Amino acid sequence: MDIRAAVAHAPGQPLTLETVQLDGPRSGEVLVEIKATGLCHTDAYTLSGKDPEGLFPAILGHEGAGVVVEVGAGVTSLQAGDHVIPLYVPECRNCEFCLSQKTNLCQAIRLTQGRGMMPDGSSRFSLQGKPLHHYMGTSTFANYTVVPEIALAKIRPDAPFDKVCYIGCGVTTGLGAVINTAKVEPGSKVIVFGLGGIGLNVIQGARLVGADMIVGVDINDRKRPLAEKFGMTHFVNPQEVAGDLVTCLLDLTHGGADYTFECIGNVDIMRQALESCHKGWGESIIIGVAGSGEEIRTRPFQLVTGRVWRGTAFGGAKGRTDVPKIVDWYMNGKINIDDLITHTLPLDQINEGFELMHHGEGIRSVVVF
Ligand code: NAD
Ligand code: AHE
Ligand code: ZN
Repeated sequence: MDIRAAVAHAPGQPLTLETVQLDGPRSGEVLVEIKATGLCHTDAYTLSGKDPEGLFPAILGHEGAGVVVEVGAGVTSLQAGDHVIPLYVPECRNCEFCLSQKTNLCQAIRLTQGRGMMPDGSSRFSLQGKPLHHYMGTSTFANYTVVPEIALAKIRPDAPFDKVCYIGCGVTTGLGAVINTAKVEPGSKVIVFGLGGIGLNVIQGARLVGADMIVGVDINDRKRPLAEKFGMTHFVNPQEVAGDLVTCLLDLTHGGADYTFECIGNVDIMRQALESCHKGWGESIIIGVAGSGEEIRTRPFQLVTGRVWRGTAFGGAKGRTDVPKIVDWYMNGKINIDDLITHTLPLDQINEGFELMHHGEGIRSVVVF
């Protein structure tokens, strides 16, 4: 079938709107009509050419929501008409990783996903007879996509697509980093570096679990009012700190935070986030994604003296199990998504959404089809 998609032809170039050919779902696959998709900084990162796994030409996008149109042979858990959120971290419930109960990083299809292919090693997308790469197993910058059954969370039918698409990455990543990865306790002191689409969800999660002190760090003062609405108790703009940022944060928290979260993708700030942790027990969670060849550094003494460095992908969430529950949290008013979606655009304005992100305007842009 012919579909409309925003195609990434080459790194650093704007996406181009194209009529693309999409093959139907094969065994274990599902055809989904995408109704809405968020723009995450990771899409911009891959488009920039900094992602070592970045492949071109490709259809990017990994924060979508839509409706099942057709299922391939052997698909049992979904049927036409079901509302779904595609998962860039699938949940097969059968691989060594899923069965370990120690990680959400299902590896059932990770190899082909990283090669921009469906699990059988081929692509469903083509443009003028030439294959296009899938992206993160989701490719939501298209009005139709094909996704493996194990990479779809079935959600309630009354949830609005243009809001819950954000649960496909940013919301779950931020909340999950607090709840699943750090396991922040009530009364904790927390520092969040980067108050964008992920950082504000970390703040929302920290307030939800009862953190006492939630410090936000960002170079953009315009992020402050919304961060305060979501639970930030103190704001620090590093550009307005006279001396060393870490010293400032250690003073503010009286010895360091119990938990810090890096939500930027800057390896120098990852170091500052670790070193802002309390001696003996502070834990720093890396969420931000850094460019090819970049590395983190610190004095080993920071770890010897009890600080812990961790990372999290998709907030440690098991998508098919946890995503429907987070949709319920939104529908029941437990979490706020609406205020974070600051811009809604049609697909043909998708590049303007990335411009807004690069200029620090708003929080999340959502494309509606
Ligand atoms: P965003 O662009 O919405 O937010 C980034 C924020 O960082 C902005 O508010 C910006 O002003 C701030 N910032 C930039 N440089 C700064 C600096 N030097 N000091 C302080 N603040 C600074 O991005 P996002 O969508 O929230 O994504 C944040 C990061 O998380 C990206 O690296 C993204 O790729 C990554 N990410 C990771 C996962 C995961 O599963 N680990 C999931 C989603 C996103
Ligand atoms: N491909 C990059 C890493 C990109 C990355 O870290 N992706 C995160 C999700 S970011 C969502 O906005 C992730 O889930 N990683 C786990 C995985 O298996 O990809 C690189 O550096 O190679
Ligand atoms: Zn993302």
